[in-house]
Amino acid sequence: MRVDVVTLFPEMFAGPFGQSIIGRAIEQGRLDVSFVNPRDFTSDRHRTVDDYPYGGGPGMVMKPEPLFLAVESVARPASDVILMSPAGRVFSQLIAAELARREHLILVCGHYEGVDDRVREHLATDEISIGDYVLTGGELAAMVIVDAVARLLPGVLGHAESAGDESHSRGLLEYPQYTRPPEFRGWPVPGILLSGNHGEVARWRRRRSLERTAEQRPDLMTPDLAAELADDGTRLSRSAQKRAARAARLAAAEASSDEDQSG
Ligand code: JDQ
Repeated sequence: MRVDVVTLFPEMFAGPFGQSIIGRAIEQGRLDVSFVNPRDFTSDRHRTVDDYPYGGGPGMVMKPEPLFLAVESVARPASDVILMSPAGRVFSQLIAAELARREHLILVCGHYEGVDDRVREHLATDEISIGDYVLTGGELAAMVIVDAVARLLPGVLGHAESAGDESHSRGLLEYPQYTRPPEFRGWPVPGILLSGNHGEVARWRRRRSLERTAEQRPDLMTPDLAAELADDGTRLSRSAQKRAARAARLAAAEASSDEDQSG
């Protein structure tokens, strides 16, 4: 997969992309990341990329021309042009999987108070937010997206690791994992995991995934999953029941305050 990142600050990416799994994917040629600086597509003496907002207001807005020229310098017919924005559709494992099937992503990182809206309307093919909080620019969001997408590319994870089994890929949180020693500071690893009974281990993991999801992310629970958890004959511990009830109240309170503020 080819990724072009349009950014005023390409140095920000050196650390994360030089390291570990992403660095290895780039070395292996499975991922090709390049940077395009909109400042290189200015034509005035000061290489100006921002300007005052029409209609007034705080801060500066990125001018459209350097962003259009930067994107157009790398765009091909098959490119997806994705604008990083706090106002986009919210990134998820499903969107990561969708993007991992594309051949060329162009990730556009704004800065300041945002970008001239003609970039969104006439240049971007997609607009993505990584979550409901405001960053100082699109770069960290682009890094998150490249990281989540790259690990889904064929051959990037060893087959021992391999995506698809973990949290969110099946709509459930991950089951708890343990490694040696079998007892640490008096806390034992659950005995089933040491039993060598693969069927029992699989059932235990499934049950723990369901319990964790009900406790921590009641918003992910569907009627089918709730029924599966109940059918299992397993009951949450009293403390887990209390945490689950508190999480459900919190989710309900957040939902009603979202209505009050309309977002
Ligand atoms: C930009 C900013 C005030 C934007 C400028 C470009 N999920 C997510 N949070 N924040 C972003 C993405 C993001 C993306 C691109 C950005 C923030 N800013 C800062 C400041 C209003 C809007």
